[in-house]
Order: sequence, then C-alpha cells, then structure tokens
Amino acid sequence: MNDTTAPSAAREHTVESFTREFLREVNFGQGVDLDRASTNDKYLALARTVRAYLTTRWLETLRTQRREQKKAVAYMSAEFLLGRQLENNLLATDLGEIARDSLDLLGIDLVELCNTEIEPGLGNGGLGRLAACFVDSLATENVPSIGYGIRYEYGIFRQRFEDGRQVEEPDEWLRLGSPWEMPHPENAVKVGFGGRVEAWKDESGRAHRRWSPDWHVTGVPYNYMVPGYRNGRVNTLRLWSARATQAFDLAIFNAGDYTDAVRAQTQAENISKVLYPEDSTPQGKELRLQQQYFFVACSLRDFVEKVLPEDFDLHRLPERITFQLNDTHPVIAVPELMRLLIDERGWEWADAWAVTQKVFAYTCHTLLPEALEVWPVDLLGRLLPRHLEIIYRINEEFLEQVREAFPGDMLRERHMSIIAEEPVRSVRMAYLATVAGAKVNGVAELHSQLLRDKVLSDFAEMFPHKFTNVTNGVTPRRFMALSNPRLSALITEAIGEGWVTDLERLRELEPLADDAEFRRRFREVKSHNRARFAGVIAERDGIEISPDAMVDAMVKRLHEYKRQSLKLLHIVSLYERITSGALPLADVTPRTFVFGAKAAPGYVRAKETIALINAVGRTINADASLEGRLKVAFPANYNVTLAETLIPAADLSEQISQAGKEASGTGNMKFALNGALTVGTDDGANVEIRQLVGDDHFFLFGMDEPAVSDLQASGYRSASYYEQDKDLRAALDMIASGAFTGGDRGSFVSSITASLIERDRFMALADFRAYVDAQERVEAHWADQEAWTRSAVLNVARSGYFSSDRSIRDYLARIWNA
Ligand code: 26V
Repeated sequence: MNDTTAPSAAREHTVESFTREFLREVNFGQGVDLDRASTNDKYLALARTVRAYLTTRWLETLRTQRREQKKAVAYMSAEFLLGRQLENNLLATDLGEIARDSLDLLGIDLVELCNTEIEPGLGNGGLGRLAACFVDSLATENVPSIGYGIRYEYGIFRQRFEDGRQVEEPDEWLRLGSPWEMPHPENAVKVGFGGRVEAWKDESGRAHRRWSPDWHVTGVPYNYMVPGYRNGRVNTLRLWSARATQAFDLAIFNAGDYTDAVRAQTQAENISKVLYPEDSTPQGKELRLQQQYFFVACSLRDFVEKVLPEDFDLHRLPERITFQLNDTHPVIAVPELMRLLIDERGWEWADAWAVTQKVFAYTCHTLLPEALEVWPVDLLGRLLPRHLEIIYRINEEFLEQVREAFPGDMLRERHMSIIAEEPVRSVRMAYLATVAGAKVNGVAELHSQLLRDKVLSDFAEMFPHKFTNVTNGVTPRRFMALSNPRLSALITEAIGEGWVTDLERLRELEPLADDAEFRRRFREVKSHNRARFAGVIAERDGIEISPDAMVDAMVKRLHEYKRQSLKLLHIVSLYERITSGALPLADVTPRTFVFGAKAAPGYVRAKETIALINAVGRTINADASLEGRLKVAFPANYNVTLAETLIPAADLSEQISQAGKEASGTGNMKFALNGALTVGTDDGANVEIRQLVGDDHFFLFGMDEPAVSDLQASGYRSASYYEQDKDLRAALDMIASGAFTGGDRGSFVSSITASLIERDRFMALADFRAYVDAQERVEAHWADQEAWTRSAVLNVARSGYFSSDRSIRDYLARIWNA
C-alpha cells in the first residue's frame, strides 16, 4: 500500500483528539461558536467527526479493492431502509465511549444528539430493511461489495392519525442536511429515455441497432459509507439522484423558452423525488419504471466504467461481479446490459447473452400473484423501445428452448412466456429474471419450496439447478447490540464477546435458561426495556401503558394477508367476554397490544383497518371497568427508530399471516433474538424459528399451507365460521353494532365486518378459534414467569441462525461463488 495517498486524519482517537476534531467541525464545518451552536449544529459536527474517522478506513478499503481486483457483489435494490446512522457508526467504529466522554466534558448529551437524527426511510418494509441488514453483513463478513439504489428526496411517508385515520405527510428527511452522504457530481452518468430505434450497417455490412432516446436525465452518485463491525472494512452504498442534463437545459434556455426549460428540469428531477409507498400491488406507473431504469442504468455504467479498470475485457465480467437483483425492481438491468454489450460495444447476441446469464441472480420476495411486477408492453416500448426489442428476442429464444424441451406442449409455452397476453400485453419481470439469472432464490425454506412447486414450477422443472433458498437474517449489530444494550451486556457477561459477529455462539446461553439467577437478571432487562418503551411512547404519542403488563406486539405493513384483523378479533373477543360477564376480570392477563403499521395510501381496506384498530383502542383504553388490564397502543409512524425501542421490550411477537403468504418475515427474527416468544402460523421463516427454538417455546396455531390450499379448493365459506362460533359472532357483532364508533354502524365498520363474514380472502375466521386457543396457552405460560423466562432465554440462545451474516455466507456459498 502506498502511504503517501493515505489521508492525514487521525488513525486512532483519544478523548482529547476527538474533542479537538469535534470542536473544529463545530467552528469550521458549521461556522458557529460552541456556545452559539444549536443541537443540530452539534449533531452535524459529531457526525462529521465520526465520518472523517470512517473515511480513512473507507479509502483504505477502496485502495485494497483496486489492488486486489477480487470478485465482488453488487446488491441492486430500489430500497435501503437504513435507519439512523450515527449510533450505528459509533458502534461499528467503537468510538461510542470516547465520544460520550468527550461530549460529557463539554456538557453535551450524546443521546440527545443521536436523537436529533432523522432516519433515512428509503424503503417500505421488509424488503428495504433486508437490503440494509445485508450491506451491514457484507461489510462485516469482509465481502468486497457495493450497494446500488436510489437517493429518494422523500422516503416512506410520515404517518399521522387524525380522528384515528391515517394521514400521510411527506418525509423531509434531508430538511436539516445529511452529514453521511458524499455527492460526486463529477461522476455523473447520463441516462436516456423514449425515442426510436434505428437499423444501420457498418462498413463490413453487419447489421446493428441504434437507440436514439429523445430525452435524458443525469444521475449524480451519492456515496454512503457502510462500516463492518470493528474490522476496518468500510464498503460503499451508492445512491443515485436525478438531475436535468446540462445540454438539455442550455438548448432550451438558448431557444428562449425559459418556462419549458424549467418544466423539463422538474420532470427530470422528479425521478428520484419520492419512494413509492405501495409494497404489494405494483401500480404500473410510468414514473416507477423510470426510477427503476434510471438507477439500474446508472449503476451498470458506473460499475463497468468506474469500478472496473479502464481496459477491462468484459468477456471476463462473470469473474468479477454478481449483480444480485433484490426482487424484480432492478430486472430491467438485464436488457440494459445486453444493450451495452451489443449496441455500444458491438458484441454478437450469443456472446452478450452468455455473459448476461452468468452475472445476474434474482431474489424473489413474495408469493402473492398480484405482487408480481408486470409492465405493459405499450408503456415499456414507449419509454425503453430498444429494451423491449431485446426482451422480445430473449423471449423468442427462450420459447424455442421450451419447445425443444417439451415438444407439442403449447399450453406450457403460453404459461412460460415472458410476455403475458392477458389482460394487456405485458412483460412478466419475474420470468425475465428467472430466465436471465444464474440463480433464483426464495427467502425462507417454505417460500423457496412454494416458488419451486407453485409460482415458478414450470421454470423449476426446466432449470432445476437455478433454484435455491437463502433464508433471510437480520443484523445483530443494530437489532441487538445497539438497540438492546442491557441484554447485550448480560450476554457478554455470560459468554464473553464475539457473539455479535458469530451469532451461533448464543447457543452457549442454553444452560443458563435453567439458572434462576440468570433468569432473574434476564427479566430485569426486559422490565427495564418495557419501561423505556413506555417512556418513549408516552412522550412521542401521549400513550400511557403499564410497564409491567405483557407487551404483545404486531408491527409490520398493514396488509390483509398479514391479518391484523385476526389480532383485532382476538382483542375484541376478550373485551366482549369481559363486558358480557363471561370472563372475570381477575382472569385477564394484563397486556398491552402494540400495533405499528403503515397502509399504502391507496389501499382502502388497509386504511379502514387502521381506523378500526384505533377505534377499538380508544374504547378499551377509556373503559375504567377494565382497571387498566388491557391497553391498545398504536403509536403513529412506526419506523426503524421506533422498532429499536419496541423490539427489546416485547414479550410476545405476533406472526399470524395466512400460511403460504408471508415469504419470510424478518421482524419475527428480531423479536426472537430479543427474547420474545412467537405466536405464529406455519408460514415463512416462522417454520424455521419454531424448528430451532422448539415447540414448547413457540405458540403454533392455525392451518398450514396445504390445509389452506385444500380449503380454498373445496370452497371456503367464511359465513359458516361466523354462524358456528359464538365468540367469533359476538365479536363481529359487537364491532358491527357501532360499539367502538360511537354508535356509528356505517362506513368502515360495516365494510370490514361484511367483507370478513362474506369473503374473508385470507381466512381469518377459519383460524380464529385456533388463534384464541393459542392465546390461552400464551396466558397459561405467562402465568408461570419462571417457565416463560426460560422459554425466552431459549429463544435467544437458539436464534443465532437468523443473523444476516449467516444469510450472506449462504449467498456466497450458493450463489455468488457458484
Ligand atoms: C413491490 C412494490 C411494487 C411497486 C411499488 C413499490 C414496491 C415496493 C416493494 C414491493 C415488493 C414488496 C415485497 C416485500 O417487501 N416482500 C417482503 O420481503 C421481506 C424480505 O425478504 C420478507 O421478509 C417479507 O415476508 C416479504 O413480504
């Protein structure tokens, strides 16, 4: 290594040197005196001090990467739901104590500064948070890698409740500036849209195609540093921001049409303006496709022209990179790479296709048919005409292969076509990804199985070698070390350091489940965390809860398949039985039912469910006859930051989706790792959690996937459950009577109850009785706090498998080195 290129920033910090750097940032970075500095000034100065320290390691990492030229991974994702950066970066660099001591001496509260950071919420939910966990683990596992995505100016909307109903507000996360990003306008990339494709011939008479786009956008890269946990590696996350192209501006300005120029600029910059808040029903919006192509085109060009050495022979691309496609959102990269190789570099189709098929791999994150992305051919052809041609050709050759493999099977050909004919001619992005990708993976064992057997069965038959599983994981840095310092200290005291990067070592806690003193201390930690959570929601939302009641948490996007309504039916049924005298108050376990959920702004049923949860909550919380035994807490705007105080406080984790619908879930893992017990269906990664923690420490209920399929096939009639189960009927009738809506039986009350009784798409009524029974098992277990704590400790001890470090090692073994 060449030391003369190393930056001069201090390699290690003492409290003195840290204080000096911090004060320098206050004065020269923010341009204020310390005694005049606002909290935000101090936050920014602190962040920049940490950033400078990280930058040294980052440049070292880049230098090493350029020198060694090892195979790398590019994780391409439309979402990275990072959460706050400052605390995480203090943890990764081990600067936390020095920073605290330094600020103490200056009379500044570190925690207050950390809390001023607005989290970058550049994702919807599980898929985006998984991408953030993965970049953390890639760095910690020392994998040369880069994350590519979009720098949305507005992340996931901020949720407020008005009269119990969700109201969305723009998320201005950049309002006070972000100290973590480093823009590089000099590395901007130009991306085309629209226009025509022309044929031309070269001197030798060879035919070519040329795309002449009719408008362009500039992509400006913003780099974020992603530190590994105390290992000196700092990887890059590169997010693209859209700008109007200069040439375009000048041309129009010079033509004198100022207004048009400004309008064009706005149109260009709209591309990275806002994250689409739908996370299960693709809306087929043109702007969304523009976003996808924009970030993918920028990223491919960046990788080929900036990351790889100048004279690199692209025939060897597969030796240097796997582009991991996070769902179908970046799949337009497939025809884009083909176009780069064929149109811009003059390659033959066959050579380009051979390379393309080796460098992409596709991760599927859903099972819902309506969530599989398709793009109408009309729209795609208008925006990306050359890409559509390429997709057609890929499809032609693929269908030829299908005909060879299954002669005469016309039906199969139609089923497998990348182009769907009905209801409108469209490109099936998951099929394109499966045909082009070297590997296709699901995100939990059950999910991968269902992909092979159902969603993509024809493809699995044709390309069995492509299909594999990588069960999701979560980063123990953010979701244990950072968010649950007391549990972390207790674990470290018991089994020593090292578990944070080697999570299977939690197994060593198993014997301590039988140690009464350890259990007492474990309970003490939970109890402290519950009080901390109670304090946070009291201040943040004005919600009062008892710190001693069981914390029963259901936090995830609001979706019918996730069945928040089933949880609600349980709550209402408890309340109905208490108020009707069937259930003595003394027999009711004190519980706080915590909900956290955003609904897609256009998803009417989901928004109605939020309104109903809030209505039920208001009634129950105000009913003095319950003596505070039951509470419903629905803090608005559930996000990564709130998750960090809720999850360590939780006793019970609700994972109650209809079996066969939740691809994996990752919240389920975070709760188990923090000592909550799960009440759950046999779905997603719940299956693996239960196998690992053991049936005695997991509350399984409800139909499994085959039972769901059978019932669906034999004709599900939800009304019969309503008719036959009197508790269920009483609960639904109570809602329908207007008991929670001040006597109002109209609007959302009748539409929700009617849809459950008459249709119940995800069979909540069929699972109601089993769910209530499971909840009774929960209460019986909770009544024996020693037994409960033992189960909780075993949940922690046996969940080490769910570290995203393990997921990354699985990707390495099954996909990236394959
Ligand atoms: C779809 C769309 C459609 C267009 C608008 C924006 C958008 C954003 C996301 C999605 C796909 C959502 C799929 C998803 O989030 N799946 C979740 O992935 C988690 C990580 O693998 C997994 O744990 C959850 O079970 C799965 O629902």
